[in-house]
Amino acid sequence: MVSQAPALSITLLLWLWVAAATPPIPSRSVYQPEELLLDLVSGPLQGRSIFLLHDSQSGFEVNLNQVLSHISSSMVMIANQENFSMDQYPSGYVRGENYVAVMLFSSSPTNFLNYLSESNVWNPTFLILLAMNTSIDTTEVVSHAVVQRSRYLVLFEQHVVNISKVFYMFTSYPFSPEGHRATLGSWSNKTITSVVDLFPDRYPDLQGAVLYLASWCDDFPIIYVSGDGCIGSSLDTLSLIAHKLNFTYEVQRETQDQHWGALENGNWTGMLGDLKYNGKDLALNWFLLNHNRWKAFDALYPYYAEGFGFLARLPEPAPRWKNLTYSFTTNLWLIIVCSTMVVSCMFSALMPRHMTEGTVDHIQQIILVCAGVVRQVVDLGGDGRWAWQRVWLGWWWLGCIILTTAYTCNLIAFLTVPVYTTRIETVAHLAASDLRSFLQLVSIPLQESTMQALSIKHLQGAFLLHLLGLVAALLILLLELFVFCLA
Ligand SMILES: *[C@@H]1O[C@H](CO)[C@@H](O)[C@H](O)[C@H]1NC(C)=O
Ligand SMILES: *[C@@H]1O[C@H](CO)[C@@H](O)[C@H](O)[C@H]1NC(C)=O
Ligand SMILES: *[C@@H]1O[C@H](CO)[C@@H](O)[C@H](O)[C@H]1NC(C)=O
Ligand SMILES: *[C@@H]1O[C@H](CO)[C@@H](O)[C@H](O)[C@H]1NC(C)=O
Ligand SMILES: *[C@@H]1O[C@H](CO)[C@@H](O)[C@H](O)[C@H]1NC(C)=O
Ligand SMILES: *[C@@H]1O[C@H](CO)[C@@H](O)[C@H](O)[C@H]1NC(C)=O
Ligand SMILES: CC(=O)N[C@H]1CO[C@H](CO)[C@@H](O)[C@@H]1O
Repeated sequence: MVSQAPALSITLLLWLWVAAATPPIPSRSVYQPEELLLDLVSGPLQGRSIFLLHDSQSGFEVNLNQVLSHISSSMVMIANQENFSMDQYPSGYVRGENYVAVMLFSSSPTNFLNYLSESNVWNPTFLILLAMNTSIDTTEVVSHAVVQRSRYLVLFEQHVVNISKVFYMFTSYPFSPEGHRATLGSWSNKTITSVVDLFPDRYPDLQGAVLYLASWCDDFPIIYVSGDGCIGSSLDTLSLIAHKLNFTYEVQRETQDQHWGALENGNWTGMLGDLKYNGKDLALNWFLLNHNRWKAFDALYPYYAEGFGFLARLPEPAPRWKNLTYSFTTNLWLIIVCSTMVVSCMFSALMPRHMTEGTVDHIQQIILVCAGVVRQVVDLGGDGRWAWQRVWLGWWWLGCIILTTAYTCNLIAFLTVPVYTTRIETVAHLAASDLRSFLQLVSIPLQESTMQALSIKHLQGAFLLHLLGLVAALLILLLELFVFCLA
């Protein structure tokens, strides 16, 4: 009994010493949301702009100015959830990483979240939820689709632990077994000093999830049909990402409404409509990132693509009188004229015809050949002709028939179908041309090429020839008269 007394006193002393060495329980037994805000803003969120959305029930308004008077380095926007209107703010305030959104609520915010989800604009990269009423179902709050839009998400909940109030932190891992409301421990301004500490990565991987693509396999080489499935460069890339992030995907072969993806009368169509209305997760086709799409959808890794277009005025149709010559190419015309001349000379030399005794009328013979060329009856005179001469001339005239037939047929086509001078069809053509002024819109409608009945207009070439013949005859007449007068 006696021997126990010193031991007891030593234990007592030791306990007293330990008690004395333990730091005192924090005097601040009630940790107010205002203080949490202040700690956040002077700690991990230092220097960041804040967009604060409170509800008026919290009675928080009164204290806000006091809290915010401590903040000098940051931009702070304050809005009341009850009369908050998305249109009042530029999208940069409620979307992206410019502002850290802080939402305070003292009763269930479901109505407000539903209001936010009506717009595509709300999507702050960093979102802090501050629940100041323990009876709110915060699992429901963090599961809300509009809350899940944010890439980084932290929920603070006030709990009473051993009389003092502390804030517990939660986040949401939608793909993980930990579920939508995963605990992160209690808030401490000592351990959490930066944005990286505050906001955990919600998507370290997707835990074997299946993503549904709002794709259209009609976008070579990005994604296109091959055999029974779809392949393409975007799918190759996605496979690599899928392997790394542990997910699989299902490709959609074409969109449900056969559109590409645009905003029509306030509704999205095509792939973007599938994303918004038909439960798809990802689109990976080619999209121009215009203002509407940028406002409504998040895009990853846009890459640069460019194209050039050249506009050149459509050349006028070839002049009408050329109708007569266009049937044949210049070379063909040359060959026909040359061969006619050669044949005429040969005919004249090999088969001289004596018009009057002793004289050979070469001109008459050339005219005979030409008459044959234009399908006129030719009288060879009959007597003393050799068979080879007949064969030779026969085949020659047969060839002429083919040529004239071809000409006649082609002429009909050319009389009715407009013919244009050579058009510019490639960049090489353009470089070779003398055109140097581009980017002008062609406003004249294209000339229709329809079948037309032949009229005087179409055959003005033939009349031109008549006119030339008349003029020539007139000149010769004058010449003959002149010669006659001299004689
Ligand atoms: C929003 O409502 C609060 C009170 O609930 C009021 O003080 C404030 O002026 C209102 N703001 C706007 C923009 O109407
Ligand atoms: C806390 O939330 C419950 C349920 O949403 C609500 O009925 C109650 O009024 C709230 N308390 C305060 C103080 O707002
Ligand atoms: C509450 O206090 C008791 C004794 O003071 C301690 O054992 C316990 O760990 C405390 N609980 C928490 C959650 O801090
Ligand atoms: C944490 O908060 C307490 C009380 O508000 C303050 O005294 C302390 O300096 C803070 N610590 C840090 C690291 O900011
Ligand atoms: C992918 O996720 C599934 C489901 O959680 C898991 O069983 C599997 O081991 C994961 N695979 C890898 C490679 O991490
Ligand atoms: C937009 O889509 C909704 C539902 O899909 C439909 O009720 C509404 O009429 C559509 N609006 C327009 C302008 O097409
Ligand atoms: C080759 C050519 O000049 N064709 C023209 C023939 O006539 C028709 C009708 O006038 C024109 O349209 C063609 O351009």
